[in-house]
Amino acid sequence: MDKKKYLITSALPYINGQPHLGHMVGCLLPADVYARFMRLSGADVLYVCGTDEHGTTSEVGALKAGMDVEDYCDKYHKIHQDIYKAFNLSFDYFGRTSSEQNKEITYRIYKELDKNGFIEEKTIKQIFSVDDNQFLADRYITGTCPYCGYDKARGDQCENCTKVLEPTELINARSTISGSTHLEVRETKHLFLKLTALQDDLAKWLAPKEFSWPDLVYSIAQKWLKEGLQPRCITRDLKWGFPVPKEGYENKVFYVWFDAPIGYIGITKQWSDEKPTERNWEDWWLHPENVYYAEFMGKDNVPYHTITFPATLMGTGENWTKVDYLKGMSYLTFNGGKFSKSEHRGIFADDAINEFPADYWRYWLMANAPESSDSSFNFENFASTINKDLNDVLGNFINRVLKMTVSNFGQTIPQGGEDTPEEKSLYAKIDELKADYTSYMQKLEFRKAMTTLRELWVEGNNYIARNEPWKVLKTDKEKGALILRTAINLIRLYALLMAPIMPETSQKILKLINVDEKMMWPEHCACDELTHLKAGHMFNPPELLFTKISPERVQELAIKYKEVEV
Ligand code: B3M
Ligand code: ZN
Repeated sequence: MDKKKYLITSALPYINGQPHLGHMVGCLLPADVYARFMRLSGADVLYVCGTDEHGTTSEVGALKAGMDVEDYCDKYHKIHQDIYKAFNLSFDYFGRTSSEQNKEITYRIYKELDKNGFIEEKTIKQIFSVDDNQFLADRYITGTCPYCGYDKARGDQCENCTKVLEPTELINARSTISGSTHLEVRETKHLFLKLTALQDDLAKWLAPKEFSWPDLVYSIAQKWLKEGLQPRCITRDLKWGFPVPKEGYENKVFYVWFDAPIGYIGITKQWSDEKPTERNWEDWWLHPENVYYAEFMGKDNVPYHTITFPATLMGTGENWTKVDYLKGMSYLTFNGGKFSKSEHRGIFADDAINEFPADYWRYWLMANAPESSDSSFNFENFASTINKDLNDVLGNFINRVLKMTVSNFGQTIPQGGEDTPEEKSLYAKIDELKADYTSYMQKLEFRKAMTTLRELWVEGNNYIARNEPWKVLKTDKEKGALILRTAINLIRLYALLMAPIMPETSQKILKLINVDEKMMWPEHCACDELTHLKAGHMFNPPELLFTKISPERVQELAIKYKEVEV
């Protein structure tokens, strides 16, 4: 990885969806951790995200809310933005797919594709609602599922039995907009991206990724390629979206999945347009030789990012930045089940922040990230992790060390003592763990990174337990001073190493020990890092960093969020 710029994107959350813990850990949090880690390592990072605003789901959402779709999107864009801020997601820019900039880039890409012969027009049969006087997108048709009898199946899929449907299969089909059953099958034209013609180029581009991408991601992409790519319809009969700039397409817009990934570029241009003299979106998107591009998303989004989006970019003939590393995450369930805002089941991002500090969630979610398989959230496990790891291991260490120092030496790092074999072996152990931790972060192996971070904390506790400064201080003040000084330096090191995961706690600790240096990834050997703060350095009165979660609270929460049926 010798490239200078790191472009990082999280899959763009649908504007109408309420983000829950699964979304947080699926595409947002890991990207933020990586962005923070890379910035601390000195890399030039651009981390962008934004709301995915087009498509039927927004139209339906606005309809239900009785709002104009633009106002609806304005409102929810702000809601998303506030929630992510509360979780301390460090976007350089949080934009929108409905922006003028995205429209401009979507048109530019469409025109190039068209010019190069990768767009074709096809006549298809589609359902027309006579009373609504419009063609209906598949999701705008409701009816009874022919497989399970569910009476609110949508034209594209039955939510009840998950079967993928053709709208014409529905029994008693009706328009979702008006409820009218006066529907006819009529012919209409749509535009298709000729993925078939790009299959060979894609295969060539994908081949080397086998050795660098996660198996899950690579195999999803290969499966699509093997099955043979089909032309993909990129237009829809909707009002909300970018109008298709072509004669005869006046009532159609681009399909949401056409302009959503282009949104990464559009959002970068929004960022760039705010300070055009300092920022240039083209540096990031049209000079791939200078950029390492990492994408984060849930596994269901992988095909669009490994096949459709790269093919879209390739077809333009322009040298766009394409994904270098793709982190596809599995799912987080709520105690094995589904999160559902409408049924008030599961913990959503806004609830989460009202119950506990962001860092508790960030820590638990990263420690339990559904990396290689699905994982499940429940409050008991959450409380036990917070109580053990954050309170007993990390918090207790910091508190004991600082309190002991204050009662023996005041709020000052004490002087005296010379390294013994104990310190030397501590340095060796910390060096080893720090190197592992750094390498897991570089490789985006988050669960391993988290285990190692905890081991680093355990090492500090072991050092204190083995050397018993509370006893030593009674007979040998100098040696006691050495142990506490080393331990306070460990606290500083912990604060730096945890910064990508728990940024608020990291800041709190640094404030506590009065460290005001420019934050950087600790790259020096432990013999330097753990002697960095010298005798005489003053610090602030110790304060508790974490609070334990009681069994009663766990019960209350489990009931409140319907983890258990009552
Ligand atoms: N909004 C799907 C999702 O949130 C979609 C991702 C777009 S990424 C360009 O799962
Ligand atoms: Zn069904």
